[in-house]
Amino acid sequence: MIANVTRQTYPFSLPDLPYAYDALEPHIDQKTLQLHHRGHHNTYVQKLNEPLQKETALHARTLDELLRDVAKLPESLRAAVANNGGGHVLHDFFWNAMKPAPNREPGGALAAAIDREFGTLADFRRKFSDASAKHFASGWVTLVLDHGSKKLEIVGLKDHTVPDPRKTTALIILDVWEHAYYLKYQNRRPEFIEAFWKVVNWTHVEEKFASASGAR
Ligand code: MN3
Repeated sequence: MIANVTRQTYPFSLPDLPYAYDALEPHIDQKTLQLHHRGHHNTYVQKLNEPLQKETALHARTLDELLRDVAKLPESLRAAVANNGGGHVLHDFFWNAMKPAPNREPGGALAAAIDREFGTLADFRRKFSDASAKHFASGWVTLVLDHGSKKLEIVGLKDHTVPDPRKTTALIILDVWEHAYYLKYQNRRPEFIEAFWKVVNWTHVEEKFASASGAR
């Protein structure tokens, strides 16, 4: 997962959103976005810093390095780094993968790849929405470019599992934890998913796709 914060080192910090808290209204409401960013996301950042405070030998490592080698960390740190570091990376990617409406449809090589894998853009959206609606319990749904098969795939992520950047490049991501939508949409997750499509930042997706395609 390539997100801006993967380059951060201890102490980790919460970046500002790339838009105002009310910028995604009415699709993503201001109160939910504020709580989600300043509350939930910030808590992951603080809970990532706490157990690392005394681990000075790890302070030079980037978040990407910590997550890649999480299995080699002391056992007492593994869960905290995986869960909170994962939460930090996934939320940062999520904020940057959205933009204020109106949006447009994807174009160029990305649109061609979507058509090739899924039939049409509408077919892709239906499959991604379906996976998001059905994802059980807390987690994320993402569209990735698989480096091995060179194909686009829709992948469900449990809790805050970060896709391995050595194997895939994440292009789109949707938070389906209840905290992402419950204030406005309550149990109507499919309505939240429909709202998400109104604010997808296709420019961001196209850039991620172009750099991943060019690098292979
Ligand atoms: Mn969240």
